[in-house]
Amino acid sequence: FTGSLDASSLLERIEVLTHVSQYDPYKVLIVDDSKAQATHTERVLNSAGILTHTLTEPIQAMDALAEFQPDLIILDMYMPECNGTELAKVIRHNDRYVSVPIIYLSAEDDLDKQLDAMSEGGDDFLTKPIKPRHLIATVRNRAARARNLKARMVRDSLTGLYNHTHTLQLLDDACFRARREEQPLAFAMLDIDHFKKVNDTYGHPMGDRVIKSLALFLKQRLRKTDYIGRYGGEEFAVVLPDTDEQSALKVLEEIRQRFAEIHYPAQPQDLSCTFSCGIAMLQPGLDGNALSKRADEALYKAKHGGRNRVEL
Ligand code: GH3
Ligand code: MG
Ligand code: MG
Ligand code: MG
Repeated sequence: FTGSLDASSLLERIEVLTHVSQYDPYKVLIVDDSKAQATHTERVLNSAGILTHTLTEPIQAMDALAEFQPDLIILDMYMPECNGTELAKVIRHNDRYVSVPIIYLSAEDDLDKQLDAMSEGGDDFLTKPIKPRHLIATVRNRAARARNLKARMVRDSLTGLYNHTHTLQLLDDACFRARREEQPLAFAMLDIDHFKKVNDTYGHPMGDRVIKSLALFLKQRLRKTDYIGRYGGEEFAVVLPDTDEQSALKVLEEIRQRFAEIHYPAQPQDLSCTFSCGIAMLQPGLDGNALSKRADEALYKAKHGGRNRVEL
């Protein structure tokens, strides 16, 4: 954004930028106590361009799910540590993974046992030996549908940004990683100033356009590795990994200034908007919840300090 800022060209590009990356390779988590079996499954899937991550110990599954974020899970039925069905139950217990397809791949050919296994959160039961084409088609179709569904579940439909729930999940994950890698992490909350007046004066559709354009503006100005969420109506939240206090202040201060410069063509006169912003830094002993509370307090400070400002 250099020179004059034109709101309508911003809006034109929003469709492009919010597009879901449906062309990324599918990712499959394989859990099988037999390395040989797992390797065979991996080879079949890899040959079809599907990425795999294999665990021979089911106990690592929850960490692997968080790290690898698979589109689909292939479970062995019988493992010494913990059966596939037990693992499926644990996975389904976590809100985040309720919709990830779980496919059993086992030599078990007793239908009663297969159906039992599926009643515990499995979606399909494939019996070994299985033709590679059959396995690949099953994985592809289920992964495609699941990915499509998930993309809708985690996003806000007006802006294409992450929704409230998912933003908080991403914040939790980012806190975990930041702590492990001993990197700083910033969390920012933004709230458009006097937005009720925008709606009252210019109408709700104009209010929506401002919300969309701020969404796009944040996308263009922040890094690919930052997470941007629509936290509420005219509230946004940004997770900034590997970002120290000075950098967070600098980038949000710059965004604040540039956003305030945008003029939306309107009657009786052009409209311009500002936002207030509160930033919190990850510190020892804080979790995502506490961090968002701090950012909220900083935002409150910004509002009461006169709005159109960034506070820490
Ligand atoms: P301030 O934050 O500066 O204190 O004032 P405000 O007027 O922005 O405060 P408040 O949070 O009370 O009002 C937010 C308004 O945003 C209320 C609601 O009608 C409007 N709003 C919420 N979601 C949407 C939306 O999706 N579209 C539009 N057009 N308006 C929305
Ligand atoms: Mg086994
Ligand atoms: Mg508000
Ligand atoms: Mg507001």
